[in-house]
Amino acid sequence: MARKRTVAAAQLGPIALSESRASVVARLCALLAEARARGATFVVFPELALTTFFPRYVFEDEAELDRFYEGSLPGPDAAPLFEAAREAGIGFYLGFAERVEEAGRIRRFNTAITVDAAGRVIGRYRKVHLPGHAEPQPGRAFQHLEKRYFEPGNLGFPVFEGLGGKMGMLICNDRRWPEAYRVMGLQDVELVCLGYNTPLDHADHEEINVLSGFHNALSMQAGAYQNATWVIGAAKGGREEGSLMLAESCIIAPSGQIVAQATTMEDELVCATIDLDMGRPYKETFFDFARHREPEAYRLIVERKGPGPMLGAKSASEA
Ligand code: CDT
Repeated sequence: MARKRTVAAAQLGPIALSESRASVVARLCALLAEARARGATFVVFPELALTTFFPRYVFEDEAELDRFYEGSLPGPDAAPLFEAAREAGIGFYLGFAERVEEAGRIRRFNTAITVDAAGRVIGRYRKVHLPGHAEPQPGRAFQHLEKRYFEPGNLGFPVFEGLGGKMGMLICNDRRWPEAYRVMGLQDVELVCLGYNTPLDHADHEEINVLSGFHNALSMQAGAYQNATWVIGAAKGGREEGSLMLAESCIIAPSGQIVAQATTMEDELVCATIDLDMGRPYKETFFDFARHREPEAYRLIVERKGPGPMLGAKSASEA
């Protein structure tokens, strides 16, 4: 029997540096209300969905930086979203900057949580692949200082039960890394949720900027198909404080096909009815991992971080 669910990517347009949390949360609630009207039971909001994309700025003063982070959610600002979702019986994925005391020190992560329809946090993920730099780069109009403001996630890629299926999460840059999807594929994931902020400002690499939309779809479609899972990608897009960011939020089937996509760079709800069983035929044929994978041949993936000697390099006596 099909396991059909109506789900949504809740794309956000720009969030101004001066915009209050209350105003942002009101926008999230409006998207949630639309999701309810369209029959959705699960909504994916973007990465760092409560503030502007602050890693574009250099902050020397820690107190100034701290205002972009949340402690435990729901705090007072986000409470109306949690309440509205619980009242509507809608679950959601939400990205935010997390500041916690752990292991006896303050730690900062780029985090996403999944909340079920009853308002319980059922999954937590901390972004593993942090892009950009730890130090400001001279001459850049916009910095990308995720390595300065966050540490790499320490929770791995957990898959958990939700929506009557198996769910996992990624955050933005993670979507470009096949290992991230595969670790979840090996837990039989059926739905991967991810939010993103993708600035189109590689100043010296216009060729990368112009292909941003292609690479966004390419990486999510490949991750979906090669692991026979649904993927929902929700952007914060548009021109935010001068920095142009990709929109193109979409919902991708286990076949790799895009079934719904945003057409604006503003707040927009992208909805689709998905069948969580759709990945099954792929998991029983091409991607029957237990039958076809050869982990011994993949050793370098966990042994090496970057490129090293060629396995086919001939010794001097063979050459
Ligand atoms: N937020 C985030 O991870 N953005 C990256 C672009 C980084 S460019 C230095 C992305 O993969 O979209």
